[in-house]
Amino acid sequence: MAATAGRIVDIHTHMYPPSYIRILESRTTIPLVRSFPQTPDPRLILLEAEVESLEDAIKDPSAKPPGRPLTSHYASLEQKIHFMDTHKIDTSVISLANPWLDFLEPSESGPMAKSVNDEFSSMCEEHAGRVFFFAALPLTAPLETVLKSITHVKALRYCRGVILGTSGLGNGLDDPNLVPIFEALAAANLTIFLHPHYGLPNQVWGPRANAEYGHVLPLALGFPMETTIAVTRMYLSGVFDKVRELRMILAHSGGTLPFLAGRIESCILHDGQLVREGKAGKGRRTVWDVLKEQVYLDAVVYSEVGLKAAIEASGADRLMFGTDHPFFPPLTMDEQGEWESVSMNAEAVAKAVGGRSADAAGIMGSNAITVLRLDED
Ligand code: 5CU
Repeated sequence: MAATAGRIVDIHTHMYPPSYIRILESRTTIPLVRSFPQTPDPRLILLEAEVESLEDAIKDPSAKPPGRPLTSHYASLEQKIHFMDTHKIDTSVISLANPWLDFLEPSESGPMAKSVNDEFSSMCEEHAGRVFFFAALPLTAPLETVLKSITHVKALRYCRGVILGTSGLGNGLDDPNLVPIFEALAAANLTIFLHPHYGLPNQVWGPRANAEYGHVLPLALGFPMETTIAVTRMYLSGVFDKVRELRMILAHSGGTLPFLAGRIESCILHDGQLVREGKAGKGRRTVWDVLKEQVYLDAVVYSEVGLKAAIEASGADRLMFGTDHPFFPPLTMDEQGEWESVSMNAEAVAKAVGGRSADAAGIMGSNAITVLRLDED
């Protein structure tokens, strides 16, 4: 990985604790874990775009295996520490990977959130000061349970925020019923790490995608568009003005938001309905303002071109390095060695701002240390 002055912090790094994997093993619909005769590792099947290949593989043992191999990288803390050591990562802020607790029954999700968050908290205690975490919220449970969970995780020493998908309570992040949750998170000084999972409807990818294009379309395009749409809906609903202390880190450098913010602004200014309703007038905080005041972006975009747009949109002091471990492992090299997906992001930072610059030190670590209070324990 490219050399950097200062500490390296990874804010985009996931795990599924063993208890969560056990739930996935017991399931017959996605998300699930299932073994197939054609592969040595069980497979982790998460995405709607993987359902067709799951069905094919169940019917035909010679069909390509669905999903991704469930290796030790997903659930082992020792493996996470080994990965950090290999890549000279000083501190990681770990989070449950998608789809979090979104699929649980309302009665299950409160207790499961408590147990997963306690498990993450114990992992952090085992490596005090080296590992922090973003908690998972029981969003399918009643509001009271969600608010209780926020109170619970606020008191956990190494919790610095919550990871959130784009579905919210089921109706997206512009849902007025989410406002009390956003208010409680802001009041607790817990930063939201917004992460995609649902992508775009399968038919967008066309009839050739499953057989011919692997995971490229849903991951490269579906995920970032999902984030872009979710945050734009939040912006249009006025929630950033309603909850001024709300702070969000957007995965994958904000999807395409830095690139499309100008177009979103133009569409607002030229929308007859919004203009008539006084929603496009003077004094309005623009998307650009929100990007600079309430939003942080991870630096998981794999190229200096996207990274420069993110820096232009939010400022170099609002970008934070991430790896997306354990996703995107090397396919032809030893998984215990260096991962190309990690070095691509580190190199993008060096190319965008200069490897030894103060901005690089900020993006690679010190921004996260400041924003997420990683020097306090
Ligand atoms: O490879 C994938 O599907 C994923 C995923 O599901 N979640 C994630 O964070 N990165 C990649």
